[in-house]
Amino acid sequence: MSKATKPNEPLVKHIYTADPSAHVFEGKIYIYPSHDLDEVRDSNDNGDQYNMEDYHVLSLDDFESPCVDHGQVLHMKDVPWVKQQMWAPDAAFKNNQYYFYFPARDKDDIFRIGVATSPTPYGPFTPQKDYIPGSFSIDPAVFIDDDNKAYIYFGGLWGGQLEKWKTGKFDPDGGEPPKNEPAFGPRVAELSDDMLTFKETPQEISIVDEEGNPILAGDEDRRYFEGPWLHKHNGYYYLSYSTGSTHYIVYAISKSPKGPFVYKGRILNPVIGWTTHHSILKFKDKWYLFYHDSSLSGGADNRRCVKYTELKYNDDGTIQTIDPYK
Ligand code: FUB
Repeated sequence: MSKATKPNEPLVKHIYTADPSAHVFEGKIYIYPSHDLDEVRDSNDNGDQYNMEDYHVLSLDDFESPCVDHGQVLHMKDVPWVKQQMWAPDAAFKNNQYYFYFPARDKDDIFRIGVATSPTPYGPFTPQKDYIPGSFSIDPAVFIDDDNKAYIYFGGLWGGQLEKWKTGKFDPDGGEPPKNEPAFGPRVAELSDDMLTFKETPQEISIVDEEGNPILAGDEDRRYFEGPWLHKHNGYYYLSYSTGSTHYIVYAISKSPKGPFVYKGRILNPVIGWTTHHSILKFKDKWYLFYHDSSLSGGADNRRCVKYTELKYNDDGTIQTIDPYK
């Protein structure tokens, strides 16, 4: 248990945490983060420094209460198909049960997405024996729409291998598009009613500028890199994501959960550490951004801490840019 629930401070300090996916379940805020190991590793573009093995679940009764660590809820030794690197997860509630989605490298070192279930939001979670058929890459985020349809968004470049799936099959030599061609988009698929499989082949999301032109691969301030999140506000779907190499959290909006999404602006300026990863949550009529940085470890890329801060909309539906250190 930690007393730190103030904005822009680590939610917990006794373990390193990252990639917070926050949801309101049963009237409380549940946070599903990655669990960074307390180890020193050199950083590289393949993400070998993110060597995580298990997951914890955190919760807050509200923002005046201490953050509770519910302990280990899933370990890779209990997932038959996983070899290593349990990266950014998410969770969803449907069919009277909780679903926990997580990416990891399979025995061939290819990132896949698995799912585990629990009757409670705080686990422990029981994994399916194999990964979701047809799944690939990283950073699953599940959004359940007002009509009860569930969608999974996923994908991340470089260590997350998204560029190796251009043809729909894994190509170990696959690379990013030339700088003057459209950037790769995240993928989306509707989930089956049982939430355990894709109902359809994942499709690539198109992100365009205000004139309808695709955001280009060389436009690193705006192009998709990893960490998708989907929320709905005033009838619009907001797709937010990390730009990776330029370290912004940005967003684009659409009238459809599958896009195309029109780029709108920045949500979060760069944080301490290479990665930036977030989720957006409404709790008691206010909106919040959950994010991470590497401040708790003094800047180590692979030892991060999750935080939150309030997120504010302008009257026209645009989001005010947050500077995490002002
Ligand atoms: O935590 C490992 C990876 O770093 C995540 O999957 C990415 O989104 C980045 O935060």
